[in-house]
Amino acid sequence: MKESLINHKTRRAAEARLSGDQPPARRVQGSGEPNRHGMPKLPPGQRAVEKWPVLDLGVRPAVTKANWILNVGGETANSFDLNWDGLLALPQAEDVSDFHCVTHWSRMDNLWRGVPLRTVAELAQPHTDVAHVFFTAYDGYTTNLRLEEALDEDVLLVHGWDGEPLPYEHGGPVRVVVPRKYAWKGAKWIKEILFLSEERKGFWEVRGYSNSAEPWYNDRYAFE
Ligand SMILES: Nc1nc2c(c(=O)[nH]1)N[C@H]1C(S)=C(S)[C@@H](COP(=O)(O)O)O[C@H]1N2
Ligand SMILES: [Mo]
Repeated sequence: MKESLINHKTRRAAEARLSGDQPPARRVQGSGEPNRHGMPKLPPGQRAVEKWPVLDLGVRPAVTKANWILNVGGETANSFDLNWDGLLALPQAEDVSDFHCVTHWSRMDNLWRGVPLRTVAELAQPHTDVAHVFFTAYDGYTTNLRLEEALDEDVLLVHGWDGEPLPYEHGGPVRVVVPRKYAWKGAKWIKEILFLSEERKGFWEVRGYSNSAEPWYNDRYAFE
């Protein structure tokens, strides 16, 4: 694990909170042409990069197309495992969206190929009181979303990027992409998806990062 990166980011979140920084005002910020959700192309404090950086805990899990298995379950009528062939047998989607990392870079106009998380949820049939989703990755990383957000049609289990297989260092064979959140909400090397009635917070969410993580509100840190 990249302990110094983890310590640095954790300290940054604590400083934002302790220095008297206020929670950012609930007002849309950013610049550039509106995207298809009516939000400015470049969120506040971000800079567009050409090359897609790699950012993670530094653990390199031994996951390949051949051994990848996704466990889907929690409080659902149906728990199941998906392997690579099972994933490809589901209806596939393509989407173009921007990718915003809380460390201030954005990689624009990525062509994603994969399966909508919504499709997986429909198969799992979460109980009616499920309101949260908890993601675990093969490197031990975790993150969480509200169910409502996880069902947005642009939230994908991605296995293709710009016409090629998703590169291993970006979470291949399969990762989650959540375009309307900071990129830490999308687990690389996805291993397990749990549908839950109670909220469970993930790796950065318990280290001072915002639970809602909305780029257009400069919503980087947790202030509670
Ligand atoms: N499994 C896993 N997923 C992860 C992370 C991680 O450390 N492990 N880091 C998150 C963070 S902080 C970011 S910014 C993005 C970076 O994705 P990238 O390396 O493809 O740019 O992955 C997110 N998903
Ligand atoms: Mo990040």
